[in-house]
Amino acid sequence: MTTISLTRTLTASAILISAALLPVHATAGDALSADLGKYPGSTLAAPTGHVSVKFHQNKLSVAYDLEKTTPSSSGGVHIHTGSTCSDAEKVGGHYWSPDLGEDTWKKATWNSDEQGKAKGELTIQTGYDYAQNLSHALVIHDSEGRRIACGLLGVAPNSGY
Ligand SMILES: [Cu+2]
Repeated sequence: MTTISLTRTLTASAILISAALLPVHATAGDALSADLGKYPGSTLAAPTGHVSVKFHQNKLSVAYDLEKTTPSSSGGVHIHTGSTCSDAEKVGGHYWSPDLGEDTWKKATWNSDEQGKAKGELTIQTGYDYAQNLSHALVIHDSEGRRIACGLLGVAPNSGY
């Protein structure tokens, strides 16, 4: 009897510990956001600002709000496979599921006005949800495809952008 109840107690504890180690439980509409800094090792001028990502079922709404970009320009805004903005070797390529058949990030771009401000939103499907995107690197490219800014996706401070 004692052995059985001890086993049960241990099993229950193990389940509680496992639950505590899982990523934060997420529901539809949760948002992640990244504050941008310079891309690691880059000497190019970097935009400032932030990018927020909201999740609706299988779609991502990516809202960018950038300053100090090249005026009247455009470039890529992507979530990358890496989870660092301090080691260029580990930022990796675009983060999307091969099940989709094509890299949907190729069409994800920001556009700036004459003052170098870029604000807009795009919708994309990548095959990955809120929890899978948490802590990933958000990368801003310039019009030539060079990586100029980076920020890690964390839990958005507010439920909105
Ligand atoms: Cu990219």
